[in-house]
Amino acid sequence: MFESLKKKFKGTIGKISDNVASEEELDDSNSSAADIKSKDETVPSSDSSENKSSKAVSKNDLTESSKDVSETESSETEAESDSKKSGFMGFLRGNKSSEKEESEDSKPSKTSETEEISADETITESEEKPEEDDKSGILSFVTNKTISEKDIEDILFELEMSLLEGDVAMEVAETIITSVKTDLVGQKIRRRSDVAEFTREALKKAISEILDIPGKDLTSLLEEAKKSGEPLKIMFVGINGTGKTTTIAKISTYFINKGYTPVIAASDTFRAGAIEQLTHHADNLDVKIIKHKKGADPAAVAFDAVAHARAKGKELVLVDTAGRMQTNINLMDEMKKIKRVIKPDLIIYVGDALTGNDSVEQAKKFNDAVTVDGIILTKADADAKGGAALSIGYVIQKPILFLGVGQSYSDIIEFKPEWMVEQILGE
Ligand SMILES: Nc1nc2c(ncn2[C@@H]2O[C@H](COP(=O)(O)OP(=O)(O)OP(=O)(O)O)[C@@H](O)[C@H]2O)c(=O)[nH]1
Ligand SMILES: [Mg+2]
Repeated sequence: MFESLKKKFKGTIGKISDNVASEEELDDSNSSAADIKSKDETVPSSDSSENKSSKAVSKNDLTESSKDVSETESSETEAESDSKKSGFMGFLRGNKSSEKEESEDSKPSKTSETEEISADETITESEEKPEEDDKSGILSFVTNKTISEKDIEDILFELEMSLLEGDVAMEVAETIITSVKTDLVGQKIRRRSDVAEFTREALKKAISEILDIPGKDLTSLLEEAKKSGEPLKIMFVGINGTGKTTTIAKISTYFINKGYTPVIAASDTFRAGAIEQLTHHADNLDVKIIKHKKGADPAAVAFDAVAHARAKGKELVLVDTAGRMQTNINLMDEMKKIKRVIKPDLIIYVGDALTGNDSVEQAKKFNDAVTVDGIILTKADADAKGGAALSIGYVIQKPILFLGVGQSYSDIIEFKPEWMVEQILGE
């Protein structure tokens, strides 16, 4: 289930880790010569007075130097804004001052050049400061790295494209990318493994927020209805063949196992064999089915089922409806009529996970027509992409309540956002 999504996110975590690490390595090996050279080229003869004062700071003792930490931090912030103008290497120079010191130590002949050119660079002071740290050997390869937008933007763009290809809705893909970018940019990295951890956490947060749609909990609604002495009426809608009838059989099983007694309304009076199919399930499950003849008014069937539940004190009415294309105006109107007649407590859109984006688009149309309260996504067992599961709730702002995960009556699981996050981002 959702293997493809899992792969994409795993790939992104790996790529961001590699990229941040390789930028470090690049900077590590090039900073001394290349940076000095580029500074030399861009600022050939700057005034060294400011630099001298910063040098004085660095020559002071550790206490003096540490007093200047706030200055260093503020210069880092300036360096950050500089980096937007001067690019990633310029920014790395700001954060990677220690490595520069190291390179300066090892190349004494360049030191005076560095001092001369650094005067108008806001990062000068931070370059000088870590000298003491450096000597104490604290600095390692990634100690001062801060993730920049440049480190991740190409990889996140690639992820966005690949999510779209995987049937993730555009607004969902964009929201994930923006959230991850916001969370990662500016993160200070202390060790290489931080990058993967931060990226995974940022993705988890983004996806949790996408999936966390407030909605009605079926069991508590059922309890409330029971207290009021009224049956809970649930109507299942969707296009042809998504799994409405099978899902009704599964939901019956689910609530029978919780001690409730359902009644099923055979309100698909349209498709040949629909009533027989539902009767077969009802017989298997020993559940009462209310049915009329093929072609009868589906609203009347549903009405009778509600009356039966009231009369017999049954807690739950499950109304099966005919599959209909969202473009079929007559059938969409017929569905609205069932809603008007029985006033269901919940309308559940049953979507086929395998149809990806189509299923999301159809959910929008059904939501516009009758206002859906929740979603059941079927055939998740066969869905490698996961695009619909990730997108559908967010797009219509209604929660996924259950996932269909097979063809037998017990193949239904309650949908929990944290479960899905674990499925696609678990270790
Ligand atoms: N693998 C798998 N198959 C499912 C699942 N749910 C339903 N199916 C299968 O999907 C097919 C269609 O299911 P139905 O329940 O008849 O679908 P429907 O929406 O009622 O169809 P119409 O009444 O024609 O609109 C059947 O073969 C089901 O066994 C599921 O969660 N996983
Ligand atoms: Mg059906």
